[in-house]
Parts: sequence; C-alpha cells; structure tokens
Amino acid sequence: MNSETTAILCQFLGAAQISEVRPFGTGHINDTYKVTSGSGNFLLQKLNRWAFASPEAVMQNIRQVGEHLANRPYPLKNMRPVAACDGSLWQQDAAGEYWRMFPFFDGTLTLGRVETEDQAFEGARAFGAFAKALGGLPPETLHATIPGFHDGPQRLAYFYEVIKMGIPGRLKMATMEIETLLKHQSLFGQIAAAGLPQRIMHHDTKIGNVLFDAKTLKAVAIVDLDTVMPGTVLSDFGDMMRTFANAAAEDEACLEKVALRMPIFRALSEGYLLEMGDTLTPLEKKWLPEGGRWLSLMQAMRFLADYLEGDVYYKTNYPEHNLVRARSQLALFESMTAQLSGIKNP
Ligand code: GN1
Ligand code: MG
Repeated sequence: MNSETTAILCQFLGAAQISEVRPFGTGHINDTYKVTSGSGNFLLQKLNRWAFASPEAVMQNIRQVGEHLANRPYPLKNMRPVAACDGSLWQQDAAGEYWRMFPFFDGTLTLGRVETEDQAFEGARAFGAFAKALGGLPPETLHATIPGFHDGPQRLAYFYEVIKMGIPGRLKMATMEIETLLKHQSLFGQIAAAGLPQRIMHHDTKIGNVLFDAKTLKAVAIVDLDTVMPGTVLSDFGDMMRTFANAAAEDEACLEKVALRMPIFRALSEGYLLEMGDTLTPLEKKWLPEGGRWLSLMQAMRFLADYLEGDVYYKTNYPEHNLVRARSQLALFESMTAQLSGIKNP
C-alpha cells in the first residue's frame, strides 16, 4: 500500500482495518486495486483524466444508471459505487486525481478470454440484459463521457491529422498499416450514414467486463461503466465480435493465429438476441454483423494513432506494442471480411 492509496482509503473507509491493497485487472486506461478490509472487499480505482476529461460526468452517468437499474426487473447485480465518508461518490487526492470505489462481489471471477460457446452465449446475454434494462432511460439523459468515442468519421479526421504530425520514425515503420487502414476508410462513412437509432450502450463489451459466478459460471454483473453513454447497438455487438470471437489476443503478434471464430460469433449472437431480439429494429439487425469489422477497424485506427503520437493514451508494455495491436486488429478485420461476406443476419 502506498501513501497515495492510504489517504484515499481513509476517505472512503474511515478507520476500517485495511489488510491488503493490490493491483487488479488488465485495463488499458484506469488504475484498479483490490482492497481487502475489515468492512469488506472493494475495488478502488483512479480514473484516467487524459481519457475522461470530466470525471463528474462519468460519475453522474454511473449514478443514474445504478438508480435506473435498481428500479427495474434487472436480472444481474447492479454495480453501484460506494459513497465516501463525506457522502460523495468520488474523492480527489492531493494531486487532484479522482478516485472511486465499488463493491467487490465475492465468489465471482472474470475470464481473460472466451474459450467456449457457452461462455460467449452467457457473456453476450448479460450485455444484452444490461442494454435491455437501460432501454427505458432516454439516451440523452446521459453525458457523452468521451465525446465522439465511437464516431468513425471524427476519428478518421483525427487520424489524418496524426499522419501529418506523427513521429517521423514511427510513420515510416507503419507505412503499410496506414495504407491498409486508409484503403478501408469508407466503412466509417457507410456506418455513420446507416441511420441507426441511439440507445444507451456499454461501449466496452469485452468478456473481462462480465463477472461470472465462480461455481455456476452464470453471469453475475456487468462492470466498467465509464463509457456507458448514447451510441448505437453496433458498438456493443461489434466489440463482442472483436473481442469474444477473436481466436487470438488483441495484441497477438503472430498474425496467422488471428481469426474470427464462427462458432463463438454464432453463440454470442444467440445470447445477445435472446435479450435484445425483440427490441432491435430490422435495420439494426441487418447491420449487426458489420459491427465486428467496424469496431476492429476503428480499434486498429485508435492503436495506430496512439503509436504514431508516441503512446500517449494506451498503457503499453514495450515500444512497438500499439503498432502490434493495430496490425493484429487489421488481421482480424481481414478475417472477418473473408468469413462474413454473404452474411446478412447473425
Ligand atoms: C480500453 O481500459 P480498457 O481495457 O477498459 C478502451 C476501449 C478499448 C480497449 C481496447 C476508455 O478499455 O475503448 O476498446 O481499451 N477504453 C477507453 O482493449 O478508451
Ligand atoms: Mg473499459
């Protein structure tokens, strides 16, 4: 435990006995710790202010989502922040950083990757149940915690800026990837023009954001609510295709291992549609399979832009990490293109 977390924990837990504080999870953005204390187990998190310019907006959204879900027949546990001793949902430390705390649900586990169709079905069903329960909350009630987060044309315009101003040595290293990305850029305009309705979406539907019951392996809760905001169904469905159905890790360097796993794709589609099937319009259903290509291409563009700018956004483990991630996402995009041609509905 360092002095940074000691002071903050005191603001949340008062005089409770703290037994252990250890880093937790694999997020690329926030810093997360698991806290074991005399008052129970918690997740303590420092919000990344580079990614989230308005921590207040993030916490207002999370509070509203929690209140809404508490008043509905929602089949999962509701991940609501724990109030600090002064009653507020976040605390600032001496450096001005924002911290918040959530309960830690004992007897749960997270999956590092999807191994089976059952896991894909159950994870997707949970994200579907979450979106369905939020259906009654008008999208405009929530803030855009990262403006333009999944706005393809806006991100593409920014990418053009980055290829003008990026680090020269890195621009050279990434010539082929930049070219591949630009070859497919029209997808961003096509999806923006599709006229899909706005809904409240999670926007980070990786399997690690579903808590599973350690015994039954049924989904218990949806976590990581920082990007819950208005968007289209393609964001959540597409990110499940990108993350659940990839045969390899997001940053797999051996591109032959990267591929869309069709059985996992089918299982996640079934799980999601079991909850959301009655709610989605025919237009949304028609576009669903394109979500995977869209999100993979957008994620490739985000990783590549970050590489070219000098790794300012994503945490990296080695200097070429963002470039390797971008290449891997482009390989996934190609695999999806090859395997999905002809598929209209999942
Ligand atoms: C980031 O930090 P994490 O893993 O929850 C990112 C997502 C990306 C993901 C890529 C706020 O999420 O959009 O899909 O990395 N979150 C933000 O793994 O940018
Ligand atoms: Mg996240």
